Amino acid sequence: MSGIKTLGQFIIEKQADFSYAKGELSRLLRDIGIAAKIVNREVNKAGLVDILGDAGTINIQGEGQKKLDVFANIQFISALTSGGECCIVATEEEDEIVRIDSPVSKNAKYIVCIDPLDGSSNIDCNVAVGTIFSIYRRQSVEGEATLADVLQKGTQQVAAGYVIYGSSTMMVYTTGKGVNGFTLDPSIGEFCLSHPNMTIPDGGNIYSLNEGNYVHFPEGVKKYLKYVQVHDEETNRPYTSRYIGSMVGDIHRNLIKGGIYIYPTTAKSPNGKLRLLYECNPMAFIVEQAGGVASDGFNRILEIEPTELHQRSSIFIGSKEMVNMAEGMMAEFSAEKNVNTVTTQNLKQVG
Ligand code: AHM
Ligand code: MG
Repeated sequence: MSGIKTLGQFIIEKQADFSYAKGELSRLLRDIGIAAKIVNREVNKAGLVDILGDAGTINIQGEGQKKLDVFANIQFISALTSGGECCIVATEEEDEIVRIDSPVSKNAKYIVCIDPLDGSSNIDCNVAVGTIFSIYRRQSVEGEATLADVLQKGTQQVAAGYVIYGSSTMMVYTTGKGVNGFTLDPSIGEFCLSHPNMTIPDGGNIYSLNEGNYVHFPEGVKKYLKYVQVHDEETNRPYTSRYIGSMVGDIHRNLIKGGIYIYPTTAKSPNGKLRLLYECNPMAFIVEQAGGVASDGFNRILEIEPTELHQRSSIFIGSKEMVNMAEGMMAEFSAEKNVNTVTTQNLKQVG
């Protein structure tokens, strides 16, 4: 085993860095890693469902077969329930918070927000999908934990990570002291440290957004798109467009190569599409820890005060210089809009 460091070994080794509840957080991360391996196994044989039996049939444990996202949801909740370190799970798959009521869990110190299988449009067609998670400390000290314990700002995260089920399966996480990536070695069934101290380049030339929504984009995003498509050798433009439609896949690629991922507000999704608590905040924490920036177009994602469980946000995330430039254009347009509004009002008043 020389030269290989497993996720489990790494977590224990880094435990000394945690300023709080060392053992519990380590166990929580380990539980998420175990559930991810089970989900990975199912994602990998997704295409075999027609051969092995369609949804609705009974598997070997006597359970009905589920759609993969439902399956992933059950696996993560079950791992977090048996681990006993988490009192509430907030998941994309459930309308309300899931309270874990076992005698051990109900006094547990941690809250987990999770998107068990993100990239739903890619699930059935063999394209990368992911799991995104975020861990908070429970704030209330007595009684049962409530939704208020879940609605914390992203700056309060103690850990966050994602798993990408792609051409290989990786888990990438941060506890606020840098970002590390682990690749699943299927021959030994372990996540092994493969990407220590991940950092995102300050600049890049990849932009990722659903350009099909162009007509519905805010003016600042349209301006940024025009900028990235102009020919200019000095700044390496035009940039390259890469969009998988799986947030984890798109951001993971940009984290390694340098780039920007944007999901802005659109006419169809006036508050943005992606969810703050289990999509934007964890990815923002990871990207910031890797040296990048995450904004809603105007403000830092991690400082948005959540008011609802499934709250949405626009997101501009990735290489520092690219996000700063896009933010600048958003500000410029909205300033112009305000000037226009004021001017129109003035004219009306004068008129
Ligand atoms: P989901 O939670 O329903 O899977 O939606 C989230 C996904 C992201 O992974 C992805 O980046 C985005 O939605 C793609 O949306 P669109 O198809 O509108 O481009
Ligand atoms: Mg999702």
